Amino acid sequence: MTLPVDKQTDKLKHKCGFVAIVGLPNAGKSTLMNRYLDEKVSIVTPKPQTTRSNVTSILSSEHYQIIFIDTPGLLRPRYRMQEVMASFIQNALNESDIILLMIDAERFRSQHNPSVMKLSKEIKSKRVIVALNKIDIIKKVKLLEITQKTTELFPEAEIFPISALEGNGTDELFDAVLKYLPEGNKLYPDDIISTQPERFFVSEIIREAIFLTMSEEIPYSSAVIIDDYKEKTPKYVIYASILVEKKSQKPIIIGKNGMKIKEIGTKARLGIEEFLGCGVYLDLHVKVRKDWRNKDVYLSEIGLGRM
Ligand SMILES: Nc1nc2c(ncn2[C@@H]2O[C@H](COP(=O)(O)OP(=O)(O)OP(=O)(O)O)[C@@H](O)[C@H]2O)c(=O)[nH]1
Ligand SMILES: [Mg+2]
Repeated sequence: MTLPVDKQTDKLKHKCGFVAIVGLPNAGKSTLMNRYLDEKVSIVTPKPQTTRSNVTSILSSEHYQIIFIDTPGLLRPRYRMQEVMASFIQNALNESDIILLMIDAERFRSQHNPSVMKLSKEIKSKRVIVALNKIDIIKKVKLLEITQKTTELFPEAEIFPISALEGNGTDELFDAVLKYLPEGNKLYPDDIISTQPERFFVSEIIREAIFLTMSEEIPYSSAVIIDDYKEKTPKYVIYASILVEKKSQKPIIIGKNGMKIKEIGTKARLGIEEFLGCGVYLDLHVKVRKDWRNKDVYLSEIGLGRM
């Protein structure tokens, strides 16, 4: 990786800044952030709209501190929760020094998506770097075509073909981020990797288990609230509620003889134990909160209050 050097003194200058990772749902934003942090900070699933709020992670070294903001996927909001998600993206765009736009090269269909085109107009005054992701599964000709189209839309931006999953091109992309990162002192201590509380990550791991276990609308109709969190030895004791939108969804998520909720619980517990590095007792309850995705009171309760 290239390090920032002051040409006159040959001394390494310290750099620090915010990098917003934005793009359509499922582009690979969270996968890329986790790769740079070498930690599973953000949850990742094959389903679009996995990330619902901004997830911050901090990468520190002797010469730089990069604050990455992983954002929800760009979309036209259809209900209150998606309006809040859009406001989170806007906030990240406003706060950032660099915008790292991720485009899923595999799903690119001859023209840019309208949300990406709208974004290109809104971020004209910002430093933009584009990552064309998932090159491990696309043909070279297609990559050429997408690169051309992207250059038309973002003429000022540097464009990097990458695979966030396998790591191809990610060092070159990282070097570009470092190059454009402003000079500045660290904002956070070196040993902090996120400003978000442990409980947030625990609730996200439970949500990830729901996304990975359930199909159709259930993951999108579900949310997680941590009701009680006790840091006991040898096991943490965690009580959490899974909110669903309709009465009819409750038996689906519980499953026959409680099999589904058991599967979610086991998956989530293993993930939380890995994250916390200790044993965990996890108790999950399913609650019906009618139409919670459109109700501010419930959205605030799950940490999706308007910014
Ligand atoms: N083949 C391939 N798959 C990838 C790559 N990057 C991410 N994926 C997969 O794409 C899916 C979505 O990845 P995420 O990182 O959750 O995408 P995201 O942009 O954060 O999605 P949202 O949070 O829903 O907006 C997952 O199944 C990843 O494993 C890549 O470079 N190559
Ligand atoms: Mg994500």
